[in-house]
Amino acid sequence: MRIAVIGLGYIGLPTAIMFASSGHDVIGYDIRRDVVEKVNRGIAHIVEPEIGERLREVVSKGKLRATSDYNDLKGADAFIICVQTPLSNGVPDLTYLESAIKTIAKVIEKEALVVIESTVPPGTTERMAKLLEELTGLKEGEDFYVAHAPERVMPGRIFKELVYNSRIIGGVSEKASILAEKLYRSFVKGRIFLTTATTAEMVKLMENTFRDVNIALANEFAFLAHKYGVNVYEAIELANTHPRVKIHRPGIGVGGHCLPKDPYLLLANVDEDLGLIRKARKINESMPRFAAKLLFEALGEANVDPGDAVVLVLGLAYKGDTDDVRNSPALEFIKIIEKDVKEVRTYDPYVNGTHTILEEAVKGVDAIIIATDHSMFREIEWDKLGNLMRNKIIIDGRNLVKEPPKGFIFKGIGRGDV
Ligand code: SAJ
Repeated sequence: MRIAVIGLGYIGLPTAIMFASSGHDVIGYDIRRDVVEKVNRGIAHIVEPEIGERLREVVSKGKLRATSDYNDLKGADAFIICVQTPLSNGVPDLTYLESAIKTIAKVIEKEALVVIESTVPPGTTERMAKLLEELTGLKEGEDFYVAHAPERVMPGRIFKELVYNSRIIGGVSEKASILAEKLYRSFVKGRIFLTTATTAEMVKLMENTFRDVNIALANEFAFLAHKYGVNVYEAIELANTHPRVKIHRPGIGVGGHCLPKDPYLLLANVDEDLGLIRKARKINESMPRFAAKLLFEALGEANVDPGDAVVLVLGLAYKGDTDDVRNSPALEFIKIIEKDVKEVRTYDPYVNGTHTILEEAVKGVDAIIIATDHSMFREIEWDKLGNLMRNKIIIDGRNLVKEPPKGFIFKGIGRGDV
């Protein structure tokens, strides 16, 4: 089949590669010319295991080509939409999706399938099918077919998860579901469940909302652990020995492009304040402030005037072992403290623009805040690093330091035991 993938980002590019390596002729469309040019040279513009060699292979075999010209999309049997659906001022911004639909309307031919992979508020896929009908004069379910097949992959494991995760596919018409299932079977080895478009939209948002609310609960347990003098991580580990309990991990915050946004997409078309989901968001959004509070308490204990304090943030990425800083709690933490301290330094081996040598970054600092759980931070020898610091304060926002090193003022989110 001839497949057009609209949007060559974190999801679109790997998806285009998977369709191309399973034998389809894939044309990738992106409005960013730099991305198009790189892809056509076989160079990935995102960091993801295996992506380089996989991309080179499909480009060199002529199975994947990128373009910024919508005319190149003519004749596609299927369009896969993988554009971003961000929040702007707390409201879902669907302009990228709408403009993808308008582009498709210019070139779509009869019998084509349109699949929306982007995460969207419930009801959006049906609305987009109507928009396509209005723009083309054609009819969904007769002339063309529209389905929602939400992406569910975890950055860092994308090529495994694209193949082995199960998929939810919701067609606007039944035939749309069946056609989309057939298409995704090209590379999906996991189970495929068929449902309606709006159910599929809700399922995707419920998954990430479940995770967000669970983390908020863990964060509330962390506050309580400070009151009761308990190590919340030990308590959670013990609670999770119960066969029906699975509490997530507390921490300095919830970042990335999904969890901070998806609960708001789920609530987008609802006027009542249902309480729980919004409250969970507020708890998670407050965690960088809680980390800042621990920092200022520690500076007080060390008799350091915050206005003189030099602080090092260890890790900028939103989660461990990635370079992705979208909605990173580390950035929010820096915004909160920077006006009150003398200097904020950053060190993240995956993120450009931060210090490149840890020992240099640490020289003369009063406090280190651990904001990202990069595996390599577990190997840090705190005694050695402590010798380079002016004051020895550690604020652990990711439970990386199990045993507080001797001679340090140590505070950690959820570490009521120290
Ligand atoms: N986090 C915690 N405590 C935890 C787990 C995570 O504080 O127990 C924090 C992380 O540090 C990070 C944030 O939450 O800052 C999000 O991390 P994540 O690993 O939960 O999620 P993402 O955004 O990388 O990927 C999620 C995944 N969804 C689920 O696991 C339900 C992924 O499968 C989705 O494809 C992705 O969202 C998406 O695109 O929607």
